[in-house]
Amino acid sequence: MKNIDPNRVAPIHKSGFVAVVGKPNVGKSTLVNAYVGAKVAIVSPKPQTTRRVIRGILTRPDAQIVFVDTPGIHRPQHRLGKAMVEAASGVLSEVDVVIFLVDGSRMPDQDDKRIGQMLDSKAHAPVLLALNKMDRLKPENIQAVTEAYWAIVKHADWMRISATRKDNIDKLLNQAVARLPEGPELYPTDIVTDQNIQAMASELIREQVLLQTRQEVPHSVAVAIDEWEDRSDELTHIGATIFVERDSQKGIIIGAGGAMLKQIGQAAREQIEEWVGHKVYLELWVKVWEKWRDSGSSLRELGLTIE
Ligand SMILES: Nc1nc2c(ncn2[C@@H]2O[C@H](COP(=O)(O)OP(=O)(O)O)[C@@H](O)[C@H]2O)c(=O)[nH]1
Ligand SMILES: [Mg+2]
Repeated sequence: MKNIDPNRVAPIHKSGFVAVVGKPNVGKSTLVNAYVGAKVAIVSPKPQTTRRVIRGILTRPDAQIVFVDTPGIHRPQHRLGKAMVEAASGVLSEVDVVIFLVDGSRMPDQDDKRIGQMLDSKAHAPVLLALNKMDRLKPENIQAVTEAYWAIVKHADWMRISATRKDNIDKLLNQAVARLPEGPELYPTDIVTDQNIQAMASELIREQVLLQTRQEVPHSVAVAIDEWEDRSDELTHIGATIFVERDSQKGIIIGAGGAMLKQIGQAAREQIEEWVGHKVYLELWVKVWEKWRDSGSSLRELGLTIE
C-alpha cells in the first residue's frame, strides 16, 4: 500500500480549444506545428496555404490543449475563399481562448483591423495578441508597430514571439493554458491531430506542389487520394490525383519529361512515409478540372466545405 497524504490536493487538469486566427501568411500553421511537435498543418511562403480548420493536439501532464489552426481571414474572391473565411470565423464562438496572430515585423493593414473588429463582435473567449516574426522586426520600429497593434485589440494581453525560432512561444502557451477551463482530456493522449492519414497525405502532396512551383499554380491546386492499399506491413500503395484549373498549369506540374512531377512525388512520398511508418509507393496523376474552386459539388467532393 502506498502512503496517502490526507492533505494531498488533486492536481488541476485543464483542457480546451485554442484558436489561432489572423491574416494569411502570418505564421499560424508554423506556430501550431511548433506546439504539437509535428507537421499537422502544411506551411509554405504562399498565402492561403491552409484551407480547412485543422486541429493539432498537445498533451501535457497538467493540460491537453487543442489548437485550432484556421485558414487565414481575407476578402474572399471565389467560393473556396468564402468557405475558408466562414470556417475561420465560425470557430470563434466555439473556443476557449483566441490567439490573434499578426505579422509583428510590419505595420497592421486593413485586414488586421477587420479581424480585430470581428474578434470584438464574435469572440466570446479571451483574446491573446501575438506579434509574430519578431526575428524580422527592426529595433527602430518596435515602438510604432507594437502601438499600432495595441490600438486594434485594445484590451488583449499581448506578446512578441517568433514561431520559426520558437522564441517566447512557451510563455504564450502558458498564458493560454491559464485561461483554459478545468477538464479531462478530450482526445486520446497519443494523437497529435484529428485528421486521418489520407487527409494528411493529400495535404503533404499539396504542400510539395506549393513549395516547388511558382506563383500561378498554387491557388488552383487540389489533391484527391484515389487509392490506398496496405500491400503488406511494410508497404502502402497510394494513388492520388492533383487537380488544376488549366492546361498550362498541368504542364507546369508535370514539367519537362515529367521531371517536376517526379520531384513532387519523391518529396511527398518521403513525408508520407514518416507518418505511416513504413515504405510508400506513390503514384500521381495530374488532371484539369476547370473552375473547381467555384463549384459547390467539387468543393464537397474534395472535402473542402465546412464541417
Ligand atoms: N521570419 C519568420 N518567418 C516566419 C515566422 N513564422 C512563420 N514564418 C514564415 O511565414 C510563412 C507563412 O507561414 P504559415 O505558417 O504557412 O502561415 P499561415 O498562412 O498563417 O498559416 C512561412 O514561410 C513561414 O516559414 C517567424 O516567426 N519568423
Ligand atoms: Mg496556415
